Amino acid sequence: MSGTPVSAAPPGGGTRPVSATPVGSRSERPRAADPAGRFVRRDSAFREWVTDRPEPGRYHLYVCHACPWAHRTVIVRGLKRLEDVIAFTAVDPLRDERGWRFLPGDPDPLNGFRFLAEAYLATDPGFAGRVTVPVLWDVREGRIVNNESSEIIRMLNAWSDEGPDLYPEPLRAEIDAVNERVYHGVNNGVYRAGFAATQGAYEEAFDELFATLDWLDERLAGRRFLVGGPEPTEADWRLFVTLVRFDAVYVGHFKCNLRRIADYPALSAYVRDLYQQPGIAGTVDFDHIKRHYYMTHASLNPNEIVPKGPALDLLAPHGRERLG
Ligand SMILES: N[C@@H](CCC(=O)N[C@@H](CS)C(=O)NCC(=O)O)C(=O)O
Repeated sequence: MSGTPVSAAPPGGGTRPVSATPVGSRSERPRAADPAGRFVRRDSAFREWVTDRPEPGRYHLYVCHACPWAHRTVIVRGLKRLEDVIAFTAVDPLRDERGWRFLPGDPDPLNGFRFLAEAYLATDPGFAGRVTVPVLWDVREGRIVNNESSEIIRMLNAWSDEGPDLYPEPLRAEIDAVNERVYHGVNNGVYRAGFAATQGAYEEAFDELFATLDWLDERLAGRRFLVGGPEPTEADWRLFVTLVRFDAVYVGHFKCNLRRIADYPALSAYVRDLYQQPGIAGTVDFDHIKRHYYMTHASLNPNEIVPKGPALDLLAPHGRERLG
């Protein structure tokens, strides 16, 4: 892949230092919207599947700690004890007009990429879609295998018998059904509210979001995890990555402000329960999360001021052990 042209630079040269982006100038690529102003998420471009556990180092993950979709892959990698099989590199949480970038302090160890777009162009020189994280990168072949988090976490789960089975056969239908509702209402729902281009589209997303959170709060009042038990499954981790960002970002930045997660009795304890599971707290980086959202979407927050709060105590007792 060396020698692949790097066309992630802006027209006219790309001579401006990455760190010198003036306030308010981070341009956003326009997001797709339907005629009613609804945010439309595009399908991920690369969808190959690696079924068998690979030899260590064959694949690499490119992630961003701010991103909920990438966060899922970091969590599953840890839960499945795959640290020696697959390493990851995190991009800087701030994007400029050239997209996700690697900073000198955390460089790309494999290819020396400066921008994640280079990985996309190495895979498909004509790539003109969105450059997103996470990315599952084939080190040997020098190309992206898959950039869809829901599929990457299924692969990681299948690669290892260590840790819990996050997608056990008998629970698959129920996990799929819960995921479907959580994806539309919550995971993508916060983006549909935040990136809505009309009042109507925003309110539609907002109403579905809070109806889904009400449903989840009720469901979790009587059971510790979303499906099965006594351990969290994929369904819980997919929800967790959105819930843990909710009060810090989505309430304000995406205008999801009917209630905070802190106001939901079951959901607030549930998010603490998941946060306190071994190995999870270290995957949550509020500095990256807050800087990414508040400093990247210039149309939502042109002055890039990052709120100081809220005060969150995710280590407070959750009391959910009694639910089994
Ligand atoms: N469906 C994808 C979504 C990934 C995604 O949208 N990631 C965001 C970061 S949170 C991204 O990279 N956005 C860049 C862009 O859309 O230009 C997945 O689940 O992997």
